[in-house]
Amino acid sequence: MKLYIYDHCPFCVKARMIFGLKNIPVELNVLLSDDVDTPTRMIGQKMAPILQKDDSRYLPESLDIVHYVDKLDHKPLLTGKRNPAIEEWLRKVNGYVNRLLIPRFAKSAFDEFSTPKARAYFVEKKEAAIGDFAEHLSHSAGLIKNISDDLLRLDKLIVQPNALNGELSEDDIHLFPLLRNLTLVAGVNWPTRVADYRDNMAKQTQINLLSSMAI
Ligand SMILES: N[C@@H](CCC(=O)N[C@@H](CS)C(=O)NCC(=O)O)C(=O)O
Repeated sequence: MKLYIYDHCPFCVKARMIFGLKNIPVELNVLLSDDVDTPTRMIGQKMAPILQKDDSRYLPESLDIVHYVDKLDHKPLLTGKRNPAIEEWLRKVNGYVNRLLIPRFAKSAFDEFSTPKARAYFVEKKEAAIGDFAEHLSHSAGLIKNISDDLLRLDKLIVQPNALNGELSEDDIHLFPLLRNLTLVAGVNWPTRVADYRDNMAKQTQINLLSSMAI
């Protein structure tokens, strides 16, 4: 199977996670950020992730990909119960975290930005959506304080380092991509349990963290 992704994209990380967790091989293809034609030809719109299944058909939508791959061997892994407190935590944090993350994505060495045009496409589209990146970056200190405080609250919700709620569930699929992307932000305080969970999930899912490029 082939998975078409952007490296920075949290939905793409969700799709990648299930392959790593189940140790199923997949060929990763990073789309250029300004390549409209390739995804449109595959699924009728510019959106990632896209799975190309073994029968060559395309499957979009991260959660559809996760559930499709999880059930392939009739031994699903994501059988644990969800915790409404995690959904609530994610809803709150997702309300502001893009102001920390998106300006940093735009500066980073992701393959989707490997041409100047691809990077410029992302900057133009995202500044139109969330506002001036320099302005957001100037508020980094306050946003980093907010996320560090929220991570302290998250620390109390983590049951085990290898499964957020004690047994793997869809909550893990929603939480880990955000934690992975937060490793791009220098100066965040990581409480012990959250850091252990982040590192353990990176190993289990076979997905790199971004700490080495933190800004
Ligand atoms: N509901 C979709 C959302 C995927 C999504 O929003 N992907 C973004 C990247 S993070 C995208 O492809 N945006 C179009 C673009 O970058 O132009 C899913 O869960 O897969």
